[in-house]
Amino acid sequence: KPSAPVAVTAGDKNEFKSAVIRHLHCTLGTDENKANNHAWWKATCAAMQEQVLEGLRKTQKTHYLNDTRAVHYFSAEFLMGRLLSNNLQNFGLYDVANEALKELGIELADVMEEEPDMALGNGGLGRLAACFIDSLATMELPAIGYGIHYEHGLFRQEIQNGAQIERPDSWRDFGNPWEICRPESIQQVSLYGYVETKYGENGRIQKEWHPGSIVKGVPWDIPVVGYGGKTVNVLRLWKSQSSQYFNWDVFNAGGYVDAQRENVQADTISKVLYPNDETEAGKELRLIQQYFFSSCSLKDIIRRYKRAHGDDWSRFVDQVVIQLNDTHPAIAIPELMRILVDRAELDWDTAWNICTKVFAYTNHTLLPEALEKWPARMIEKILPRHLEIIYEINHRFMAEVDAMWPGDNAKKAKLSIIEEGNEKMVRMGNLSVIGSFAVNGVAEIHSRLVKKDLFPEFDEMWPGKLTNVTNGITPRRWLKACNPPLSALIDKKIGSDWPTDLKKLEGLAKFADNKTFQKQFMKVKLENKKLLAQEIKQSLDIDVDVNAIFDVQIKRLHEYKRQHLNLLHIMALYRRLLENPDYDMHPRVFIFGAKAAPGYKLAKDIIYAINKVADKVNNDPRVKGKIKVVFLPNYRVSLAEKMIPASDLSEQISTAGKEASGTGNMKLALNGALTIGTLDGANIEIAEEVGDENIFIFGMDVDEVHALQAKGYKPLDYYYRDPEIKAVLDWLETDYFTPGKPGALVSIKQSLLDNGDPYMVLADFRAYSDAQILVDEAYRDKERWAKMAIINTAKMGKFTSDRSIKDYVDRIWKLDSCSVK
Ligand code: 26V
Repeated sequence: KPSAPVAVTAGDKNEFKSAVIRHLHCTLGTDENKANNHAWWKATCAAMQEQVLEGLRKTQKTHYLNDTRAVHYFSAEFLMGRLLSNNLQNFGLYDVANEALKELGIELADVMEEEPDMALGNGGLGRLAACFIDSLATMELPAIGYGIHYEHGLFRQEIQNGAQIERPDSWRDFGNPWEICRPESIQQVSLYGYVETKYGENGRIQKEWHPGSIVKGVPWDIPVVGYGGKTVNVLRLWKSQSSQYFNWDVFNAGGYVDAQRENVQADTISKVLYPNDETEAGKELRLIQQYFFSSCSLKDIIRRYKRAHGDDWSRFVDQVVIQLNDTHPAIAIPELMRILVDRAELDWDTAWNICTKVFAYTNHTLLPEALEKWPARMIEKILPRHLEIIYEINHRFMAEVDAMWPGDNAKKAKLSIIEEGNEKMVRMGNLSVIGSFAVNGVAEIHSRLVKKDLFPEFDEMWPGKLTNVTNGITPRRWLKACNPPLSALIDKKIGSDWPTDLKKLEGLAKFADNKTFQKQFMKVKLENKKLLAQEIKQSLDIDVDVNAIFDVQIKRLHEYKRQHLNLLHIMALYRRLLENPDYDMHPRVFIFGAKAAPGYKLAKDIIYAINKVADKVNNDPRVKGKIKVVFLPNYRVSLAEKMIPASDLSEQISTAGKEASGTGNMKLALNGALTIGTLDGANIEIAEEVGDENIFIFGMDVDEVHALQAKGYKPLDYYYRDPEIKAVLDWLETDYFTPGKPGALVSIKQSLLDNGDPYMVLADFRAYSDAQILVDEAYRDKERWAKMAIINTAKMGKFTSDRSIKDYVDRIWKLDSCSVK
C-alpha cells in the first residue's frame, strides 16, 4: 500500500529548496531576484522531475528484469490537465514544496497557476484515459499509455458578446518541463503508395507495400507518477516529423505520381487535436493521425518484445495486451496483421490468433453520428495494404456468420465490416469487435444497450465477449488535490488511507447525522464557494451570493446532454419571479462550463443563449439577486478542479440512454454535491450507492424514452398543453434577451418544435422543474442537505478508477502488479 505523505522534515525542505534554486540558476539561467512566477514554476517542476526520473529509471529496470506482462493503453486523447500539484501530492512532497517555496518568499499556489493544462483531449474519453494511467501507476501495474503529441490541444474558448470564439491552444509554447524526447526510439510510418503481389519460391503469395511517403514518429515521454511515488510509468506521445525518405521508385512509376501528390506534410500529422465534430472536415488527416500513432506504438511494443524474445512470437500474447480506447486506434488491428503476415511471414491463422488475443476494445458511445466509419476509398489511398487485409478479415468472418446463420444475407449485411451503399464504408466498430477478445461498455446501462441494441448478433455469436466495466475517477486528483480542506477533514475523521482505498469513505456515513460534523462539512463547502465566487468576480465581474445554491452543469455542449433543458428551466424561474415578485425560492447561482465543437451550430447557439439570458437576469433588479447565471469560459481540467469542490448541485440531465457513463457526475458527488439527474449512464449506479433519498432522479427512463419514440413523440403537444413551456419558448423568439436582434435565439425553439426535439427536452421539462422544487426544499433544510451531501461523499467508493482498473485487470487484462523497490 502506498504510504500517506510524511511530515515535512527540515532536511527534505532544505534539499527541495536548493534543488529549486539550482534549477533557477542552471536550467533557467535566472536568479531569485529576477525570476517571475513562470520561472519559479519551471524550477519547481525541474526539482520535482529529478525525483520523478529516478522513480522512472527504477520502474523501467524492475519491469525489464521481471519481463512483466503489460497493458498498452492506446488512446488518441489523454486529458492530463496540470501535473505539478499531482506529482507533488503523489510523491508526498506537497507540504515540503509549499514550505520550501514559502521560505523563498514564493506562494506554491501562485506558481501552480502558471502551468498550462495539457488539454490533449475533448472531454470524458480523454480524461478517463488520464485517470486510468494514474490508477495503473498507483496500483503498481506495468502499463504504458500511447497517444499523440499534439502541438495544439483542444481549442481555447473565448466568449465575445456572448458567443464562443475558438483560439489555438499552445500548451508547449514556453516548453514543457515534464516531457522527455527519446530520439533513440524513433519509428517510421509508411503512407500511400501501392501493393505489389509477388510469388515466393515456395509458391506462397507475398504482398509488398511500396509506400509513397514515410514519416518519422518521435516519442515524447511524460512520466506518470503513482500515488506513493513508487511506480512511475510513462505516457508515450508520438510527434510526427518529416523523414528524408522519399520513394523514387514510386515516383518514377509514373502512373502513381499524381496519387502521391496528396502526400501529407509530415509535421502536420500531430499538429492539432480534432474537436468531436458534426462536420466531416479534416477527415483524411484524422485517419492518418490514427494510423500514425497506432503504427508507431505497435512497432515500439514489438521492438521491446523482440529485445527479450527475439523472433519467437509464441510468447507475444503472454506479454502484451492492448486496450483500444474507442475505435480511434482500431486500425492497429490490420496493422498488426500486416506486420505478422507480410513482415514476420507468419501464416494468416497464426497471426489472427495472436491478434485476437492481444486486443480489447472499449466502446464509449451509442450515438450513431459518433460511430466511426471511413470511406473504403480513403483507406485504399492512404493504406492500400490495410484495406486488403480488412477485406480478408471480413471475408473469413462472413464465412463464420454464414455457419451461424446459413444463407441469412441480412445478418451478413449488418455484421460486415463493410457497409455497402453509394460509397463503401469501413465500420471501425465492427472491425474492433471482430478483432478483439473482449469488448466493454462503460456503465451497466450502457453495456446492456451495447449488447441489446448496438451489437446484439455479436453478443449471440460470442457470449461473454461483450461485458461491462463501469468508469471511475482518480480520487487523488478529484478529491485530495483539488479539495484540500475536505481532504483534511476526512483525514481527521477516518484516517488518511482513503485515497487508495476509497471504500473507506463509508466510514463518514456514521457521522452524517452528527451536527458538529455537518457544520464542519458545510463550512468547507462554503469556503470553497467563496473561492469560486472570487474566481467568478475576477473573470466575469459578476457578484454571486455564496449562500445561494451553486447549481453546476459542466461538460461538453451537446443536445443530448440537454444544457437547453437547464436553460429553459432558468427562464421559467425568471418568468415566475417577474409574474410573482414573492415567488418563493432559495437563491441560486446557475453555473455552466462547456465547449461546443466549432462546427456544431446549435451547440454554439445554446452557449450564446445562456450568455444572453445571463446578461438579462443578472442585471434585472426585479430578480433581487435570487437568480444569477454564470457561464465560465474555457472549461478545462484546471477549471473543473476549482468548480467541483464549490458545487452544491450537479446537473446530469441527459436523455436516458444517451450518456454512456459520465464521469463528472462521480467527481461532483465525491465532493459532496447532490445530483439532479436522469436514469442514465453512471447516474443509475450512483443512485444505487447513495440511495434514492439522497439524489434527485427525474424524467423518463430508457424504456419510457423508447416507448414514446415508438408511439411517436410530438413536442407540439407539450408546447400547447403546458403554458409555461409555451411562454418560455415564445420568449426566445422575441428580442427580450437580445435587444434589437429579434430571433437571435430562435434556433433553439425551432430545434424543439420544428425539428422534432430529438432529445425530448420538452417531454422531460415538467418532471425536471418539479425535481428542482424538491431540490429547493431540501436545501432550505440545512441539516437535511448536509446529511445528504455527506452521504454522497461517503458512498462514492465504487467510483474510484482503481476499482475500474481492478475490473479490467481481473476480467480482461489478467495482469500482475510488480512492486518497485
Ligand atoms: C463524439 C461525437 C463526434 C461526432 C459528433 C457528436 C459526437 C458526440 C460524442 C462523441 C464522443 C464519443 C466518445 C466519448 O467521448 N464518449 C464519452 O466517454 C466517456 C468516458 O467513457 C463517458 O463518460 C461519456 O458518457 C461518453 O460520452
